[in-house]
Amino acid sequence: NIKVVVPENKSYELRATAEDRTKATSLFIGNGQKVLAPFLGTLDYFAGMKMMNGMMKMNGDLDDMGMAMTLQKMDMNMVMYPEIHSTNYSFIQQFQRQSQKMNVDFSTADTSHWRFSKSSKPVVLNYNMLKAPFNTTLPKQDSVKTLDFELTGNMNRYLWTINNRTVSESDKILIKKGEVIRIILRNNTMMRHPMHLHGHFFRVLNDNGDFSPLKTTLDIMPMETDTLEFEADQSGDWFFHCHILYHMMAGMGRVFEYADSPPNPQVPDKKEAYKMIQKDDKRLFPKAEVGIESNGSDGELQLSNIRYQLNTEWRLGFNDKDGYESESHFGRYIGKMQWLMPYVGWDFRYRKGGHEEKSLFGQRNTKDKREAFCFGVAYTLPMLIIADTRLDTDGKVRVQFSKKDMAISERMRMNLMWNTDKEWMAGLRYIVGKYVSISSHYDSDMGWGAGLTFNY
Ligand SMILES: [Cu+2]
Repeated sequence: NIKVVVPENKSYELRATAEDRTKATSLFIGNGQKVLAPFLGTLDYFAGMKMMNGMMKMNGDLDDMGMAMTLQKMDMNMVMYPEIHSTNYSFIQQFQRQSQKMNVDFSTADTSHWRFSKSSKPVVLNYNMLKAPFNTTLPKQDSVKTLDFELTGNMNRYLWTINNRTVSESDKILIKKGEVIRIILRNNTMMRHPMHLHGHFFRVLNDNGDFSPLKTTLDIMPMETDTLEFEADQSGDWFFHCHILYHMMAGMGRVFEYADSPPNPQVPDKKEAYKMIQKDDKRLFPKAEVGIESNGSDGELQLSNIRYQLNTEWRLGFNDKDGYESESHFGRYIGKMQWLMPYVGWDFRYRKGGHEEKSLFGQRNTKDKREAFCFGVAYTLPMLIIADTRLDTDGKVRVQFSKKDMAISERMRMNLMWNTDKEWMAGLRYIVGKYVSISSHYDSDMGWGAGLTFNY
């Protein structure tokens, strides 16, 4: 909340600007000559992403290089998205368009504050500036329960967790009335997370000591460590979660449960209610890519959740000579970054008049018809190249490298694949709409083809 005094004979602009600086909304307070608020420059959106990539270790941990960051004292927004230009032309244009549309005349407006001068840099607020109007120290307690919560996850498979566990993968945290719960929160991801607790105010420990502020949400920046504490003075179950709801539904949360709680008439079936919360991060995500081209059809169906993946790939020619083949895998992603996926699978292949094939390892195959089970590991290399090594029940070994959906331009994507059976594939697709692309690819078995690729 902010408190404003209505100015005399002037109309001051109060403006809220979106974090990405592309849009803003204004309110004018008072009557008289309009005084415009300063505007914020345009941002370099990718500077921070590049920097963070440099700070990320192979295991996905962020290296803060010895800086103990907390309470947003270091403005990570300024670091991650530095201003590339102090004049925000798109903003000025937007402002002019809006004022024309709304028939407001700004020709007599006072624009002397429009640009920040060197001496009037914007003040960025942080949690260390907050001071409670009264002493917030919690009553002395016999027992303090300290919890270490490391916020974890990765963007690649959209996994968001606490201590690499989702809500459904972890137990409720049992607390007792009268206890002090202290949470040491560390953000080991590349995103900020507004962590929210239901039913309680927590203290955010800062330099104001006894007057540390009370909050219900703490927005924690990458690499920061913050300490929160609250008195357990309720009953029942309470949710602590990231308030970016996509993250919450992916599993970034925990449930606190008070021991010996009386039944809550508002939640008649507590077990069922808890199941509903757990359901969110257990969701199955279907994915499909189906190519129909002049040399046949190839494609992939995939069903996955946060840890497991089932997928089927196929290459179907238009006749027996071109052949038909399909390969299915069921695997589990291992580790926080999920680079590694061991899997089991099965293959089917049929091709009439099959000629002898010899792999790079000297293993031969002459059969027209082949069915085999296999097991293997897929490992995601830098640049998201998948290295896939497998052994099948015929004793054949295959190593395959593939890279999907390489962005060549805004709408052009490239797929590449090569393996030790001397099979390879190169494809391009031009994205026409959300579900359709015009595509062309060369396959060492099926040759050239062009057509359409549908994806979901
Ligand atoms: Cu989040």
